[in-house]
Amino acid sequence: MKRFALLLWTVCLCSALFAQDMPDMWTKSGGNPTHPGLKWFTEAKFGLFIHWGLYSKLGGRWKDSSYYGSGEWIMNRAKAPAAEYAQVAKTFNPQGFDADEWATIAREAGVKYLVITAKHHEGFSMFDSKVTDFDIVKASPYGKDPMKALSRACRDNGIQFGFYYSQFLDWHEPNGGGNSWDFKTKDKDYQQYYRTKSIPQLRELLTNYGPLGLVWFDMPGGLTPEQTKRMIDSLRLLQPNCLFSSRVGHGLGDYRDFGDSEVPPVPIDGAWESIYTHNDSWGYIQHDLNFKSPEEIIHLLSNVASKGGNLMLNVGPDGDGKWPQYSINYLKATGKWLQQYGESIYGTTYGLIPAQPWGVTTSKPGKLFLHVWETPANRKLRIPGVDAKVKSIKILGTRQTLTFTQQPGETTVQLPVTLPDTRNTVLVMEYDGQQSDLSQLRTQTVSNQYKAAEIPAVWAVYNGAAKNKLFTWSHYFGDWKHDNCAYDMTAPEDALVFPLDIQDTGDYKVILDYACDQASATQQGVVTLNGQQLPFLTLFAGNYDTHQPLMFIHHAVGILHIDKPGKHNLTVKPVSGNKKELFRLRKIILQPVK
Ligand code: FHN
Repeated sequence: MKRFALLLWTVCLCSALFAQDMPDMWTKSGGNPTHPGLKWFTEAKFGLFIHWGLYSKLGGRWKDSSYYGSGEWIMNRAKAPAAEYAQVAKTFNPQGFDADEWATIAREAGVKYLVITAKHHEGFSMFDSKVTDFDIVKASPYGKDPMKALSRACRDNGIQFGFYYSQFLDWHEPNGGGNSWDFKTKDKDYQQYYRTKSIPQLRELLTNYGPLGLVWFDMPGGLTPEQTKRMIDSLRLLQPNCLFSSRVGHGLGDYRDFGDSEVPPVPIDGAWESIYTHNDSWGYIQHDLNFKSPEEIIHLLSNVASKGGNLMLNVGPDGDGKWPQYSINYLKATGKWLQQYGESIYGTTYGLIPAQPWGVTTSKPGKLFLHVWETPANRKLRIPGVDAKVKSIKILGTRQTLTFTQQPGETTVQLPVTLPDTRNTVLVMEYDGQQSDLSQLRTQTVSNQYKAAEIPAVWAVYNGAAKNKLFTWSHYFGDWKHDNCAYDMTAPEDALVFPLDIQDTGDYKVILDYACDQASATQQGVVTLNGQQLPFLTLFAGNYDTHQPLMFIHHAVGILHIDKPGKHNLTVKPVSGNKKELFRLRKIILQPVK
């Protein structure tokens, strides 16, 4: 009887809340599901990216100017003449490079694959290439091939090794893509570039460095889909087990890479990767000290895993071959966390219940991992939607069993007075039978046991013309940020309805987090819930331009009172229709009033 009630609850909930399907762009799975390399890749979950080239020697300075943002773009941003920029090679002598030290730090960080720039857009080859003289062996005093040593050291440390390769952009070559300050675009012959540099170099990389886990193509251009297919078919013959990233272009990669610094808002099937850098730049910049803390890395990693993907995190060694000390320290701290909680990351797939005010979940057959980022004040951790029979709940990596109660629709765990890791203590819930996949359940939990409930706009039900779209902007050059926002709310019919499960009675402050340009500012909108109304006037936040450091604002619009716990719909909409977008709503925040 109890099980039947549970089943009925789940079926009703799912059919009501899945009534509006998730937009196609998020449910599409990436890549080629039959590729043999996908097994290691989807189990790996955590990779290390390394951007290393002549730009590392420059460290964000060209002549008398400092550059912020993507340091590996310095040649382009300074419009440095190719011949002059090439002179940097004469001083590039990374005596501090130690392949074994790099691979050891990577292993201690807990990464399972490492991808390094063989050639970035500047055109300098960081490996021994017969195709050009502009490589580390012939053009620099270093005179050796660091990739030989690094590929071996990675394998010795059980790390899959891969090369990043900029297949189209090459600012050193007259026929390469991108350099229009030295070479006229109309005179370029991209086919010639692919024939004489890109493809022969890719062949060298796939021939001279043992078995590669993957080739990370970047920034496609200059080839038709047929030409791209011919290129990768011929390269595949050299190493059939090697994966090719989706940035080879035309949808021909083996797995899907999201945009730089982008995590999809909902779980995605198939093999995919989010790519972030440790600070604000990919290549080394001496004055960029904005490193993500171990806690931020751990949250990012568990968040990406909770959506089913891999995180590849970038480090930029300097021109001497040394990593920034903060990167070493914080990656090692992440590795320490993984030693205890790695089972909740490696080999997992997305969590079967959506993000909760306390954190996120990942899963394996028969196991749900609860990543507790914030402890509820009453120490009762509520897990909604568990319909399998719970056998036990433990702190992962310990024998410490926690007491819990299971009722239809929710399981509650009693947490101990202190948790071992305030950043993310993982609990493992083992269960019998089948657990429903409720990962895209729209209803979001609100409770006064936490600092606030932050509910992304993606979870709302969209009415009228309102739709959810990706909003892209940047802080510094190339320092991309991506957020999914509600667009096209121009009339009261274009309302967003957030289904909420509010656990506790009391007052909640409603904060709207949105972008709003001049055209949208000073329009009336209203938040409603159970007949309560919070009217507001939109505030100017910044103009919509991807290259502006546009800021989202937090606009507190008022307080709502909840006198009965349970299901409530919160609506956000324009007051009148005037064809102007109200704003681009990123999330709503409900803050318990204390
Ligand atoms: O232009 C590059 C950039 O320098 C960096 O290499 C990133 C890493 O994903 N990829 C390109 C931009 O998407």
